[in-house]
Amino acid sequence: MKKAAIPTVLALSVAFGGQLPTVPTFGTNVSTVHAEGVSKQDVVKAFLQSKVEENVLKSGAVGDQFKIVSEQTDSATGTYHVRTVEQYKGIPIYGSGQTVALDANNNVFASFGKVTQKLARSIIPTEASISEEDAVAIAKEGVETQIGAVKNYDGIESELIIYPHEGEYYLTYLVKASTSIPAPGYFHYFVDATSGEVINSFNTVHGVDPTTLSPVTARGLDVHGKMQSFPVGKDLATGTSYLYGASIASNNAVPIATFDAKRMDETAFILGSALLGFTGWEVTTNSASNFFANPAAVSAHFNSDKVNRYYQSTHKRNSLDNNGMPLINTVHIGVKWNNAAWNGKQMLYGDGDGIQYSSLSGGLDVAGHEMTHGVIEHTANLIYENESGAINESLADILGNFAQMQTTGVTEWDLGEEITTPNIPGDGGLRSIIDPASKKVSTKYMPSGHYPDTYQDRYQGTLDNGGVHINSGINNKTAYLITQGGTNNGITIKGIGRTKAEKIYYRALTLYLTPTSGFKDMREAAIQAARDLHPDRNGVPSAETKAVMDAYTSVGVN
Ligand code: L5W
Ligand code: ZN
Repeated sequence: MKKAAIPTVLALSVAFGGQLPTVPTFGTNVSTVHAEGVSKQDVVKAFLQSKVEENVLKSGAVGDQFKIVSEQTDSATGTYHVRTVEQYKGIPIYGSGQTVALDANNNVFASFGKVTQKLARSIIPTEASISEEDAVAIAKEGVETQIGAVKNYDGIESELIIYPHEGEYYLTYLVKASTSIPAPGYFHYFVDATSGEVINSFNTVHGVDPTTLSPVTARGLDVHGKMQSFPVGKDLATGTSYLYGASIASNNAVPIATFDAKRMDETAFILGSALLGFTGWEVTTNSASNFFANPAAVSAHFNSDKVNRYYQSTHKRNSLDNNGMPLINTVHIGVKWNNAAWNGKQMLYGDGDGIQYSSLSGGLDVAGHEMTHGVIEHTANLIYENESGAINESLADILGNFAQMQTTGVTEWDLGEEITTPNIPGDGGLRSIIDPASKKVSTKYMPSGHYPDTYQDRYQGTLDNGGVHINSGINNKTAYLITQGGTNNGITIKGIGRTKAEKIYYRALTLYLTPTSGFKDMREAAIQAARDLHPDRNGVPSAETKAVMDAYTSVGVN
């Protein structure tokens, strides 16, 4: 036997204090857990366990179903926040996850995510009968059937997980494979560990020793013909400079490396693969003035520095993983590739076909979008399908665009306007955050031929991983309304400005959303984040919290 039927899950979305919980999932059963002399971790586990209706465990101690994977204290609010995943006999359940917030007295005041019922009573196989190497080979075979032979994988990771899929539990190896050539991809394969069958697969891309270099400031024309200055590293012995610099903000230095997938420079040599993996070829110059003549690479390098500074200065985030991870860009990917992507390790940029897109690394908001996918992977890890995928896409658009606005000082709500349809200047970007429905989309998705801008109107088919780039507009619109205000579907929202709105979205993403969060969870997470930052007074929500509530109600998410 390889699978077990999945019992129900209970949504865990509660908020305490001030207003009544907006999603009273547990009705009168809602209660705080308060205990003195008990660790915060135990309080969290006891709280989560109390949400499991079938509380009699077959084996294991109370709270064994939940594993704390990260914890942090917010000194501004005096609150403690954890992320947990569920496990069965120590094996993690894919897509599971909860966030729980405790106040200074160990009261649970917010929690999100679903809790699986009767997990301890389920019979799920835990012994693999194929090896991890076999599973990797099966996944590689699948990848290469799709894109052709892969000489060098940029990286392959695998882990044993329990995969809930179409009403059953499977013991699987999740194999994640990153590729650049012949086609960029970040493939996820779920290989049944008892039979070797591929249960599901998807692709989330749609589609030197730096310490020996001296930091110098270089110059170069970007893809728009604008002269830019940016940090690089110079080998003082040879006079060669490399697009390998540091993005420095608030006393943190995050390495940035930018590579070229197509051109081979004669002075180039490849940075140690042990350090970076295969990423393309170095971009170098021997110019005494450190002038770089690769506009796509200059734009990617420059833009990743700007986006990192945005995350550092506005959100106090130290790179994509909040732990200083290097930012790696590769440009000139593919031939006329109309795309840009995050592949789980780095940013990838195509040159565009010159009609639909020009060089995609020229979009500051596109860099912001791709880098935000990296931030999401290291926080809520929203699954890239259906509603959670649409929230993933939307947060990439919203925070990517906010990064652009902060950098340029210009309020602007189109995505990719700098690189879209280069022969038609001034026609905006590929998506509009202000008015998603103003943009055309294939009638394959929407009979109207326009993007949806309300939850009722959402695309419910299977294309585009369940409409991740289609339904993202619904949430995008709330970000605009919360920031700037306006009247939408008869509801008037009083805008709160970008500096408050961006903190609410970032807080919701990093502290509250979970891998399976959908639109309703997004609403509740944003409300909770707004409440944390702008508390209710005498039981009345602050203007900021009200703006969030009204914006979501106006797009039909309530
Ligand atoms: C264009 C290239 C990638 C579209 N990625 C996107 O998920 C894109 C951002 C800019 O939607
Ligand atoms: Zn995206």
